[in-house]
Amino acid sequence: GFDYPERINAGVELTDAMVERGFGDRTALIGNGRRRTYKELTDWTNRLAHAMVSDLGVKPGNRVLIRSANNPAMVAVWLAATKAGAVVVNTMPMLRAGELTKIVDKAEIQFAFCDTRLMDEMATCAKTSGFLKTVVGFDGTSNHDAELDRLALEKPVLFEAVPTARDDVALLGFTSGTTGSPKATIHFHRDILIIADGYAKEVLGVTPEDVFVGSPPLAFTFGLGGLAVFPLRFGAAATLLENASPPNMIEIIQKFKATVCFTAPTAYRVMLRAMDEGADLSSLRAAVSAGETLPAPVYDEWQQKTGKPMLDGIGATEMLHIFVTNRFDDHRPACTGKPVTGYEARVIDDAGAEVPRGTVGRLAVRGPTGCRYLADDRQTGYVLDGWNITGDAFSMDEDGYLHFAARNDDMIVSSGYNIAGPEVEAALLSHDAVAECAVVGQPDAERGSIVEAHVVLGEGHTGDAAMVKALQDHVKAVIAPFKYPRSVKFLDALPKTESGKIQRFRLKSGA
Ligand code: 3SK
Repeated sequence: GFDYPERINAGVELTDAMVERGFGDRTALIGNGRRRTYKELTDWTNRLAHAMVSDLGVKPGNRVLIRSANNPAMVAVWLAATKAGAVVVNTMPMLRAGELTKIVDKAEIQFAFCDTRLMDEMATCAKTSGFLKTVVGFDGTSNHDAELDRLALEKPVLFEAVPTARDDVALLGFTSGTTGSPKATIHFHRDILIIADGYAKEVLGVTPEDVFVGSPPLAFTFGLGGLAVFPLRFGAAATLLENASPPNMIEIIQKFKATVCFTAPTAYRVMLRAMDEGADLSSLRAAVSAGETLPAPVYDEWQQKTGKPMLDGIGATEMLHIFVTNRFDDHRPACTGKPVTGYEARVIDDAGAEVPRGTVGRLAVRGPTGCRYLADDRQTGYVLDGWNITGDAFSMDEDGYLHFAARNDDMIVSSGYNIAGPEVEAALLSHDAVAECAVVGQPDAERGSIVEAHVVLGEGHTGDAAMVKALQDHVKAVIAPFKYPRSVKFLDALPKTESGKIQRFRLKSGA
């Protein structure tokens, strides 16, 4: 088990404690053209925490939203709020006001710290939400040129962090679920440390020499773990990219000799092609792939070209991070491996009974970091006897290795992003021309899946290229742009059951 003192603050463990352990002069964060040592990061977070507490009135247990792209400032603001005992909700920069409002209302958020470049949608959200009292900007470009930075500037570099209990709530991880009505998963200070002391230590074997790179947003716990918690827990360095497109990652890997990469198969495919063109990615010792099924050809080609296996993993916001994984010395193609130490996985049927080996069923997982939802009736459907019932169908072979089969729900996983079909449908239906629609995921060689909309138009509207563009632009304006339907098809009517339920499965290719 993981044995932490009764009182422990994850923010302190990743900063002040690292300085005390002798890492003060080592690089902690690289981003926006600067390097910051552990000492600099610690001072920065302590000043910010002072500003949050003494100027803005943040109290332990207050819910705090952070809105930013991946950059060092976002990490510093997250650590500072954690030291102040706040419960943090990290959010993606693409979210629109409507999506932010759902989160703010669900988590009863009082404070928002927002990169000033992303203030518009935040301000719109603040106007409509009854909970949000204080919205303060910070400078995501690290020039310390926004209100929160100015408040922090003159503050002392020592801050007496709130002595949180190990099972005080530190983080709410939002997951869009299949309905577009977000669920918040609750995580404690100890959970943040467990994902590092478990998965990152056991599977990745992180050392202070490591340099991390990757694409998942810090707002997604996959990114928060892989690009902040894991490097900082072990004195390693994290590179943070506001635009983590594959070419940018490739450039950073070469420039900083990155050793550990967290991203989705789509990006690894681009990296393989770049290696053909002469890119030198040999510094990478660990290529972690998750969030999307890893195709066997990508796994095989990576192994061939680098001599190292890709570490395919399964994680969930509910469990905070990866709980089943391949290992450097125990890996198979088209296989996601075995549970991380401390976690148990089993494959069950609809009644909750374990299915025979080799049979496809629903993946259930139990472990030290999950699974509790915030004020949500869905707790009873998704958590049975302490087991989290995931949305994925898997089989377990005779040797105990897990193999992905399909997703059980309406979630579309495109380039590593989870997109809830019903949320895109709601966005489309808010366009005047749309009478009915159904959104499905279609397999795509590049992205794993793409969002495809099947639309029945109202009287007087024509399903031409201009309408496709108009609907795509509309979705991009209403919800986060990455959710827009890349394919739009017009139908006279949607396939339905006799009772009128849309048969989405009939819209999938091959159906
Ligand atoms: O794959 C996921 O959905 C995931 C979620 C949270 C943390 C880690 C992962 C891989």
